[in-house]
Amino acid sequence: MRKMRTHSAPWRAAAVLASVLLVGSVAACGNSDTGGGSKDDGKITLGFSQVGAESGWRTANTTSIKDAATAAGIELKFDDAQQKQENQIKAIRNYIQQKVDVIAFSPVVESGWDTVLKEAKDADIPVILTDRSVDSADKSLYKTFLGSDFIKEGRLAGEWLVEQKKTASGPVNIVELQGTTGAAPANDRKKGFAEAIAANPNLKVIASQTGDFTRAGGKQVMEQFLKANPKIDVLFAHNDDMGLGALEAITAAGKVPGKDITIITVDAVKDGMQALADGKFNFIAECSPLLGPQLMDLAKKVHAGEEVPARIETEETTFTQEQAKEALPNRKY
Ligand code: GZL
Repeated sequence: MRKMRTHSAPWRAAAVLASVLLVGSVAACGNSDTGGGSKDDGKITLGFSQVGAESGWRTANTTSIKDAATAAGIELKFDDAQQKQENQIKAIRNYIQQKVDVIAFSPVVESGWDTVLKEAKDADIPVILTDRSVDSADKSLYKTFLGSDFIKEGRLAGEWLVEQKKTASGPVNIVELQGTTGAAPANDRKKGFAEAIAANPNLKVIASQTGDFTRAGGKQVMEQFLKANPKIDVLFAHNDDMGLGALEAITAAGKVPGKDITIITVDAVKDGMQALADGKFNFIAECSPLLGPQLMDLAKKVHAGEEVPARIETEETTFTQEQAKEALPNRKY
């Protein structure tokens, strides 16, 4: 008869302890498998994919999101995509695998999101778009959009210029620094501005090129504009940072920004507002980056299965030089 392997008492106790530990670790492993979904403490896990850190606006937006997550008691998983769509898609897939409760992101460009958004939908993870939107025809792929009306921002910039140049007798040559190619704010600010300046046929955009929303990009492209165009009367930059980069090129070319060349930008971050107060910029259409608190409120609502509006637009204004001087001391970003 085969000798049964038996364990003496100390061995048996060790075996019992090992099995208890094993069961415990499997349970713990199960939790880690869920990666970060609602834990027993009921904390919501939000996976956020950020565009990058390309501008003062983006930095302020990231700070707003991180601070608001802490204040809301939401566990934030944050990824900086360095302005690459493939990095955002990778991050969203990671969040799906980790089974987070909610996914939010600012899509660097409008197109190319349907596949990954469908994966999130199939995984039953609600998605919130913040800041920038997508051109997906299937609106069921995300719960809501929280951000600005970029067409309006472009239109307000154009309307101010039309008013400023209404007595111009000859052509007013405009150069345009566009945001990131394919990005909603770039497409829409360009559209809104063009629609507004059509009111005065003297106003002509003689050159328009992307500076990728960065200071370096703004400086580099403005240098090219100045070399190629002897008469530039106006610069419309899709964000402050490109306008601030362009200031360097304009000054280096021996021209006085704000006087020889009228400069209009969007965002109203602190450095842009300082340039406006100093007379180097002439007008700014605000675009608020402070989306964090509203985002966290929306994350809780969609996680709870509550209905939320399809689109939530942020309150924004515009600034002249005098208004910038008044607003600067209390500027949050
Ligand atoms: C606008 C945002 C834009 C800002 C830029 O909501 O997406 O991206 O205008 C930023 O400053 O880089």
